Amino acid sequence: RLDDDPCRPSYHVTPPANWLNDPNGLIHWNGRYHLFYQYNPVGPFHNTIHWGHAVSDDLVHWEDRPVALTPSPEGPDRDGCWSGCAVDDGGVPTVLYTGGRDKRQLPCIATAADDDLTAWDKDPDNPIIEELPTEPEVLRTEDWEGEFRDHCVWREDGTWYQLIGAGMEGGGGAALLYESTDLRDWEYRGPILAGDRDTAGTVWECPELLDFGDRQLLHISNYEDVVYFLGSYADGEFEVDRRDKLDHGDFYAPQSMWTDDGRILTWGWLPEARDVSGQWDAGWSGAMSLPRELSLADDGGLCQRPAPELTELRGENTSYDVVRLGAGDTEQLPVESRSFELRATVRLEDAEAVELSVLETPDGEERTPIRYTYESELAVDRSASSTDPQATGDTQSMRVRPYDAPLSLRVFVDGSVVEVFANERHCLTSRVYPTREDATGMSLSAEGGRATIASLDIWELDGVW
Ligand code: DQQ
Repeated sequence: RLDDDPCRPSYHVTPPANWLNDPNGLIHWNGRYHLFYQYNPVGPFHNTIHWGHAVSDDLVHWEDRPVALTPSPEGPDRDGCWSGCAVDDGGVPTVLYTGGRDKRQLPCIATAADDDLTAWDKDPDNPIIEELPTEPEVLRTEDWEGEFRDHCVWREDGTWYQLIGAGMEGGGGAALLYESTDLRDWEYRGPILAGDRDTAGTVWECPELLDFGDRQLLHISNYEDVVYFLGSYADGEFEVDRRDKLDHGDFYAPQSMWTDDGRILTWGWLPEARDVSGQWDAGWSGAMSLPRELSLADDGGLCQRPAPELTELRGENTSYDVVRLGAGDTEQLPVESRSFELRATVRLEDAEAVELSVLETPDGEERTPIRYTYESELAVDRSASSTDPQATGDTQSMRVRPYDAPLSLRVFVDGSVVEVFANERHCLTSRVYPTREDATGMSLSAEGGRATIASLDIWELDGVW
């Protein structure tokens, strides 16, 4: 593993070196958690994608495993083994993924050849779906004969169902439903939901349907954002009653896993926010988010919290009952770190804004303020995050609900990741690239009035490899 780079996360999953994108094939098998991911073993760029593999006993500490899926020179996945999922087919771990060949995107299936899920047998009859649906007609582009990929598979009353992400000719993205008795012969049923181009993008990638009992959630990735729809799914149709973004920053193509005790944990790809030459120089690209526990709040909204297992990583603790700030005050916090968790409750009193600045140099040349305003906006300002011109400097922001309650904040900083959870509902993940060795400070300040920061805890977090 590359590990001498201060921008390299130590407790977020990263590839050993080279390129990582989407999480794939999440499965709890034989007592271990398996996380596969889109991986290019050749370099830190997206090309001829394989499935990388990491395993964990506790969802927190990880071990690298050899590459699990490799494109077959003669196969329908010659140009890449793209995103897909894993299911338990009567005791046989099975993955469905998209093969890329020439201008086609071709659904493929493989079964595990061992209990450690290190070797996979591709089905000789791949691809398992060859004809593109015509109702709606799948979008063709210069590059692709059909935008038709990524798989979410589940079983209901003995029947297998799968969603495939697509774009529609003349329309927007769609999540297309298929049905099967054996995971190999699939019958097309139609879109469960189709977006319009203006609101949710031209192509939907990596659709996933999650069942919360009386309500369902569908999320899709539309090249820019991960949009989720909450509502009800029945008989091949999804009726939406709310929508939002799953994360308002650098987060894409998430996938989820059910734990044995019935929780939904979701990981997303945290793409880099520096240009390709910076990624090339670093020798690695891409990280996974922390596992997030998704559930429904009493008011029917979506809750997102860091998986409770992550408290395992907590090391040295610095704690304050309360920090009171007057207008214009700044309080330096006595922790120097690039891998920590901070938890606090922020009350604005009559302040216009509170800023928690992380990854800060003593002279303030580099710093990343997380700013919360009386308008309930939470923003990560990257304009001074890095003096490296290859790093993005834009601000990412989100609205936080409820407007009238104190803000409960959890912030995870890890090398180049700033992952923020607000009120256990809203997430904003930013990638930042401080260059200075002393960009390890943190401070709190208030603007335009008084603010109270209560139950403030900072923990140093351990590495996970
Ligand atoms: N990444 C995969 C595709 C998917 C996209 C290719 C989303 O299967 O549509 O690496 O990031």
